[in-house]
Amino acid sequence: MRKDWLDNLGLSMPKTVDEFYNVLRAFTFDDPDGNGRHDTYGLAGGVNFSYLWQVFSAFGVQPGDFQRVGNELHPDYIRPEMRTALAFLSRLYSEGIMDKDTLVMNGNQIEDKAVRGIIGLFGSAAAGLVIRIYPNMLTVNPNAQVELFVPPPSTNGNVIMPVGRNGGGMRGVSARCNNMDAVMRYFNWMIEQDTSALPLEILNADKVLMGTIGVDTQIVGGKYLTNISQNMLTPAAAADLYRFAYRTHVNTVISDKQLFERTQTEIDAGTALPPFLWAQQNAAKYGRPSAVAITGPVYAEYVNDLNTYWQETIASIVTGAKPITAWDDFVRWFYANGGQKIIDEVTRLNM
Ligand SMILES: [Ca+2]
Repeated sequence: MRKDWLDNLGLSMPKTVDEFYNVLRAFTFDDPDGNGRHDTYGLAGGVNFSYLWQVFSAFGVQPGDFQRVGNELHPDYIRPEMRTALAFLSRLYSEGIMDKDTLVMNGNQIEDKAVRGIIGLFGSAAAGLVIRIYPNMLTVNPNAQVELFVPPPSTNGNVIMPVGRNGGGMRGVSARCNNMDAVMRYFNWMIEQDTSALPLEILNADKVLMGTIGVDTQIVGGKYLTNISQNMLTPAAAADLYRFAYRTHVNTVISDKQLFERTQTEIDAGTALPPFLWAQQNAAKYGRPSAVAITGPVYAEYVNDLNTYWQETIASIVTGAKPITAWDDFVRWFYANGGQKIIDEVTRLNM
């Protein structure tokens, strides 16, 4: 969140959903950048309403996640808190507080708007913020400041932040580590297969899939295609996926070292922009991974239709094409189309 915008407007970091709304509204209508023009938005999301983790977290839900409800694991899609979150998003959209390009932007375009000072709240990976976004933002506006936005406590009183499960994170090794051999064995395991024969595209994190070429996957026209659904992964194949995804980051080890050193230097000098550290600390404090790590054939059978209908539902509600009762229709549809079977399966596999 743009800290300098908060300061310009005499506002503080929001602690409640109402304050959250008021800040986003002021970011849109009260000229937070002081240029006398109506040229800013509270926030922006991406295609399919991605990059809106902060908003959903304020309501204790994340699209695609599951949480425990009694003795079952339920998708956040059908939690009542999701209905409240959708109503909140719809309000932001109809009042022009959410960038109207939200439906068509990808992550790079959101980042560009953040850099140019068009949006006051944006979602990004911590490393991207440190390496690219904030330095680029300073070239546009040397007075720009950002501060990690911790979502207000949700209706159940908890503060949650989504935590990823993939291998794309960064690893740090303590200088006081007394078993470096084990650490190095771990890294070696990550990279032990020869990746030099793989097309460069495979080393693009967006395209990495998993498994053994010719068995689980095949290369068609230079693209790496998987023969098995991610939902059908065995634990062994999942381990390969994790390892494979990690390999894409091996070539950034040098820059990671530079990042750590730069961050440490800035901390020592008292000039730190430590969003990476904020993110780590807050992920530890508030992070709530989805309750479901393993899915099975039932989920695989229904998930595409589920996600498709979900996207139709959220788009129609947020843009005002349908009333909030479209969410009630979605929940009824969920249960009429295998929903309880999904719940039963993920509960059996994960609890
Ligand atoms: Ca302005």
